[in-house]
Amino acid sequence: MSQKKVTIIGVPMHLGQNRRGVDMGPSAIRYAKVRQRIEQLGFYVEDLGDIYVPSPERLTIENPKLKWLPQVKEVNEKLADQVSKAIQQGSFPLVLGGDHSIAIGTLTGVTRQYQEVGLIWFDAHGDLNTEESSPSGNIHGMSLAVSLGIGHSDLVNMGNFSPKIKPDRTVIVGARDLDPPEKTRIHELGIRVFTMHEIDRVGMAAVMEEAIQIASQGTKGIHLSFDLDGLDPKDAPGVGTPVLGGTTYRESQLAMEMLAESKQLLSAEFVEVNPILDQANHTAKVAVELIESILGKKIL
Ligand code: HAR
Ligand code: MN
Ligand code: MN
Ligand code: MN
Repeated sequence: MSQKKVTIIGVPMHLGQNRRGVDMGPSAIRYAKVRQRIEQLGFYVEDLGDIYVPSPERLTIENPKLKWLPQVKEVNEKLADQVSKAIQQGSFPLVLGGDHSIAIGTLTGVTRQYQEVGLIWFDAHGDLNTEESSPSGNIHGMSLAVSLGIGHSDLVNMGNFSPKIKPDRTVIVGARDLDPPEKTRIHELGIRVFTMHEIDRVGMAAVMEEAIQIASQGTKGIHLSFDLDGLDPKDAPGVGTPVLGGTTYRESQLAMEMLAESKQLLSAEFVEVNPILDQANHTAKVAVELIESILGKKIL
């Protein structure tokens, strides 16, 4: 990454899942001093504030298999425009969630500008469901599928192009909770998934070497979509869907440091921080540490 400018975009999205509190994610990460920490690394930082997300109290669920689809679509369209604009201005977009449904908008904006983009999806989950396969109807469990061109046309065709990314340039890191239809989809599409089993066996360094190689080959660079529930709940308790047996803080930070060293990173988002479920804003602080690492912070 060569730019010296970072654009922060907050998306207090919570309509992609069932639990309140994740709408406070951007605020919690700002409270953990994200802007000041990035400035200390030598970047010029612009914070665009938050994109408006309506409250569910004023809405009705029209389709329980795709909850709040019209609102999720609208917020993501606005996000895509802000991400596009930041890139046009030579800046590095840093999107703060909010639930993981916002990856739909981020990836629309990033790929509209850069076209061929590799994707590293750090997550306990696959987020590869569709309306038909989802056990919950929550769109945050569908956003990777949508970005690959699979799902409801209102989401898939955002920005009037699809797919945003290719399965052979997509990797998932940290997976340990995949629904049976997601497993089938992974095999059909040939997505390289680095499960916790594989991370335990070969180590995070080897995993990230291969992940970066896959996502950068033949692309303009890499988008990082980082779901904090990829970390172990001991290190990131403030998430809506914690799953035992995740990556440690140090493993996660090594992964971020390796991404920075690769100089392939084009954009990033940090999602699913829920301060209501957290302990003294710990998870937001972890997010800020990881953000510093992708932007080149070194121990020595
Ligand atoms: N796979 C389940 C579903 O589709 C759970 C989704 C998980 N939650 C997330 N996504 N935080 O990464 O509903
Ligand atoms: Mn996710
Ligand atoms: Mn997840
Ligand atoms: Mn490349």
